[in-house]
Amino acid sequence: MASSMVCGFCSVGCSLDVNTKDGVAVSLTPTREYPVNLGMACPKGWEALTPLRAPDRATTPLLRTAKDQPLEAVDWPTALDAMVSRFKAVQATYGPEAVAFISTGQIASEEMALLGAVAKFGMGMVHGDGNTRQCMATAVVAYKESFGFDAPPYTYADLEESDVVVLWGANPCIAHPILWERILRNPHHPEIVVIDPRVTETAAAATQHYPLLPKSDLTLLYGLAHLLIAWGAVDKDFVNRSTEGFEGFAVHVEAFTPERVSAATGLPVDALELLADTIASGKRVSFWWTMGVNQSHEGVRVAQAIIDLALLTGNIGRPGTGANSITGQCNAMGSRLWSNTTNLLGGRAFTDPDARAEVAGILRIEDSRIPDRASWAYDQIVDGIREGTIKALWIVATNTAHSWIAKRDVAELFAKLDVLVVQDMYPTTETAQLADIVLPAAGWGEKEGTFVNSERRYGRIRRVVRAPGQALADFSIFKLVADAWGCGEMFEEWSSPEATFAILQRLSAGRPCDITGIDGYDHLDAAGGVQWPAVGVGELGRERRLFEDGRFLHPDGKARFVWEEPRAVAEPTSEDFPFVLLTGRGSSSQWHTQTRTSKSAILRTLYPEKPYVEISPADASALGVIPDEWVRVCSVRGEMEARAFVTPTVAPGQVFVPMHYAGTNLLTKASFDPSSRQPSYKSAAVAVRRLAERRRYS
Ligand SMILES: Nc1nc2c(c(=O)[nH]1)N[C@H]1C(S)=C(S)[C@@H](COP(=O)(O)OP(=O)(O)OC[C@H]3O[C@@H](n4cnc5c(=O)[nH]c(N)nc54)[C@H](O)[C@@H]3O)O[C@H]1N2
Ligand SMILES: Nc1nc2c(c(=O)[nH]1)N[C@H]1C(S)=C(S)[C@@H](COP(=O)(O)OP(=O)(O)OC[C@H]3O[C@@H](n4cnc5c(=O)[nH]c(N)nc54)[C@H](O)[C@@H]3O)O[C@H]1N2
Ligand code: SF4
Ligand SMILES: [Mo]
Repeated sequence: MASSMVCGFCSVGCSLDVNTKDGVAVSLTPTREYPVNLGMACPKGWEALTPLRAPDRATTPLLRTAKDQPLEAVDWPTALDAMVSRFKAVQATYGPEAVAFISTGQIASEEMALLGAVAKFGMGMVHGDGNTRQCMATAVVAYKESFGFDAPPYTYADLEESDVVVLWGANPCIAHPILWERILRNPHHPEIVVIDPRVTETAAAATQHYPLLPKSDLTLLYGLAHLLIAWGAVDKDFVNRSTEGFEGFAVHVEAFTPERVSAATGLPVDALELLADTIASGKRVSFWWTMGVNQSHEGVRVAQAIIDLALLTGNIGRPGTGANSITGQCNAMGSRLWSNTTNLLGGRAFTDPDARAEVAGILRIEDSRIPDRASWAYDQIVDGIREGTIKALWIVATNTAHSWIAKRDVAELFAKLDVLVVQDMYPTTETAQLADIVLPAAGWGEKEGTFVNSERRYGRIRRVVRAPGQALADFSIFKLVADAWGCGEMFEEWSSPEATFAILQRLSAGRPCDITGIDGYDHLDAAGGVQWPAVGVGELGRERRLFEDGRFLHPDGKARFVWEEPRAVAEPTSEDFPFVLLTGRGSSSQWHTQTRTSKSAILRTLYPEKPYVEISPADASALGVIPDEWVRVCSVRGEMEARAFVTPTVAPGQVFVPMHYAGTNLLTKASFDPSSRQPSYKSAAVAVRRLAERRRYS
């Protein structure tokens, strides 16, 4: 019998059966009866074992004895001693806050919780954030303010039950391929509406595509609300019963006339009317958004304007509806609840003394061990390094030196640290190469725990392969660090991932994310994963959608309309830098900074090896650029060489560069949504220049 586990790449959370030969896992096939993927998987899922066998796996800890020395292999006790003594020396000189961590949405919930607890409650850190800041912070803030808790309300079955599916700043054909397959299974012949400046793979397959000007989303959404209200397409019963703030919102959107909105978005008035009419006449309209919304200078308000539209049309809490943020990484949803970074464990606030007392009671630690302040966000930690207040950093399962916005000076910044510890599967990542200490981590498939997918479903991961050399599960590494630090006894009860899961259950009790009804890991297997909330054991099998009773998670049970005047982007185009740079996912076979997907020969055949820039035929011909020619893409901050992919899928005045190539974030501009501090990766001004000497890609 094959055992199964959820995939370790994206947040869809497909289940994969593990096929073994002589007791060794040899291949994966999608699980037929799992409610998420129903027997389907994308190329990354089929190939997920291959990166584990890569020749450059980290097999032993590495240590740099001095800044100018190379990394050298050492044993675990030596590496842990070095880490602990250097961190303690930093804290002794600069205070406990001078040591910080950056974590991830790609390790198990149990591991995230242990890291957050060891680092903050055991080692005295205050600042720790995750790569989920780059990704989901906007959705988190939007949901908290609008609904009262960070609660994506949907279940995937909603994709199949809508008569209108609106994909806002999302390209699921590439980024969430199995969700796209779910849309295709929708028997109601839905209108599939895509809002994206580019003609993405998804837009090309949709029934309606609105190529708005980049970052004009907020104006467009207010313009749609303006029309819907003018037409009387408001669900008054729902608005009265379940929401607050509609009157103010209606006054706000009065100024967003079709003419104004058309000018700002570049969409003709009749297109606006068609879109509003599609929403008004749909019986079950679902809105799904991802990074085209979250990674924006005003992403929180855009996400909330999507929520506002769903509220005003009563498209929430019923099958086939919802204002639905799709997450990115396999366990971004777990990190939102359990990483102990922005939120205290279980979606609580560090600043709330009652919450601190409650957590301290459950964990049997002193209240004073829990910081009474929220952590700095990722960009503030980076600034802290620049300013010398952060002197030691522990990076776990993220590749900052590739993925951070406007990362040009990351190497320089990291050189300012007294100590950089990087915990990764590979010592070859851009970030690990800058480390003073590398801790070799086991990967997905080599360890136990749970992930939470986009629809709030807990699913299991398992150890089906032995980690190479001395690599250890992140869970074991955090335990070793706690012991070496001298705070190991605080975490005695956290003896295994499953024992830790029981602690998480206790921490969830009585909260919107309650999972006390799950009866251990085996239960997750038997139930096909379990969505939160899961209070009673009897509920486990069924699909769960939130807010079916019209009650939200603010104390008065009502959702909030939230709005604000649109703002200008941080870096408008200019004569010297005339193009808007869009960045994002390039293919379904590439994962982020490519430390894993580039290790598969099969996946490598499915994407372009060399960096490329998508440019419109009109702009290419104006510049004299021919297809496949190497060009330089330049911003004020830096430049990269890329092959010109001349294609009508990008509009004139815009270019698109995938994030998978290391040069991309030399171009981006460090600007952030003020409410979520999420980086605005999808807007910067760039120029495209021909290389003096023309080189052809062969
Ligand atoms: N194959 C693959 N799949 C992945 C990942 C991966 O690396 N590779 N990463 C995972 C992760 S962590 C994430 S967060 C998700 C991301 O999933 P998505 O958000 O779907 O992917 P992106 O390509 O980043 O961005 C989506 C779209 O936003 C559009 N966009 C840019 N600017 C604007 C704008 O101003 N308005 C609007 N409306 N749209 C705009 C872009 O043209 C792009 O097509 O994917 C997940 N899935
Ligand atoms: N320009 C631009 N930049 C972007 C984006 C964009 O759209 N445009 N998107 C942003 C988004 S949404 C995201 S989520 C980030 C992603 O950015 P990163 O998090 O930097 O990308 P990954 O390549 O997924 O890095 C994960 C690292 O963890 C390691 N790893 C994998 N599994 C494990 C494990 O189990 N344990 C340990 N210890 N290590 C492990 C991998 O080898 C890899 O080095 O990029 C952001 N950057
Ligand atoms: S869609 Fe996502 S979860 Fe499913 S197989 Fe592909 S990468 Fe894995
Ligand atoms: Mo992400």
